[in-house]
Amino acid sequence: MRKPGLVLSSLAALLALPGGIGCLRGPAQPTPAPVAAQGAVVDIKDFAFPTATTVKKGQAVAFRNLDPAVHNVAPQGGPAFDKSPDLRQGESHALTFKEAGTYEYRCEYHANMKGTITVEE
Ligand SMILES: [Cu+2]
Repeated sequence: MRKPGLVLSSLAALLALPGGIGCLRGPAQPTPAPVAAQGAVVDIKDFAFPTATTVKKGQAVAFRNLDPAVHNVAPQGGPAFDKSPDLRQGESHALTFKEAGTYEYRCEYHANMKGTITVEE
């Protein structure tokens, strides 16, 4: 009478499976990136910045130059921050703001290029 016993234990193992699968499925799902790691991408295009960008404190703002002309990102009033290097077409530079506030910036090569980054708590 060993076989029926084996069948029974196999059945018990099968019944126990759904719980086990459920446990395995949880960690396998993609984990959302921490909010602080996300940020914004600011495309510099047609000699213009997007007028307003909002991120949370600690999030990166990546400036990406899509123009054939060289641009940069420099503080203009408001809290200071380190200006970006010159960005050629296709280049990008990420800035991270550790303090909440409204940061105005401009391109030093084109006086009409201005934008604002609002950093929220
Ligand atoms: Cu420019």
